[in-house]
Amino acid sequence: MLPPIPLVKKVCLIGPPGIGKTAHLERYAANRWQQQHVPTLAPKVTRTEMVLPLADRVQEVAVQVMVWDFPQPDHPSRREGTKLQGAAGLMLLARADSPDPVSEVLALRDWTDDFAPEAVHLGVLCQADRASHARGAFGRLAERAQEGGLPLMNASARTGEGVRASFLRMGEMLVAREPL
Ligand SMILES: Nc1nc2c(ncn2[C@@H]2O[C@H](COP(=O)(O)OP(=O)(O)OP(=O)(O)O)[C@@H](O)[C@H]2O)c(=O)[nH]1
Ligand SMILES: [Mg+2]
Repeated sequence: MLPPIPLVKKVCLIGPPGIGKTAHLERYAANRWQQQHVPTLAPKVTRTEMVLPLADRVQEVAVQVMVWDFPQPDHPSRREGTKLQGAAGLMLLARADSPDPVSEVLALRDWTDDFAPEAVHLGVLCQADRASHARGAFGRLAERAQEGGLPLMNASARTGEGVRASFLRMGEMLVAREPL
């Protein structure tokens, strides 16, 4: 069998303070959960790897994702925007229990377009364990996001639900746009 094709990509976690960016990444990269909020004070890059199949091919792709987790204010500005340079993927976080999380992730997408126009986007409704909505309700939110051109997933760093799936989905989107 041929060795996997190596790919290195920058992915940024985007969302307001305390939304759960670090928790989402820690659950994925280290399977760790911490209840206490320790604000991220400086940018941190975590290297993660995933091996994905290639459609119609026997060869796989080894995607090395450099995940950027950095402090962000409630209203993102140009200062944070410059950190998105070179990003191939953006994970946009809103709380699953917020009144209108779809508008929040779409607004984040619009803001990031100025700084990383080439990036693929994935909306993540985080802290899903706090949201009381049933699966049907999530389906309607996902439909609305999809109408805005944004794939959406549910995730909880506390329980781990959907976290790995969100990174895999991002990896698949990154591979899909490579001319391999
Ligand atoms: N119940 C629940 N709480 C969560 C979840 N994810 C994060 N939290 C809590 O939310 C708080 C903030 O999480 P962080 O991951 O530190 O948030 P952040 O976006 O990195 O915050 P800053 O670095 O300050 O911007 C912590 O107290 C976490 O325990 C989740 O999936 N479920
Ligand atoms: Mg943080």
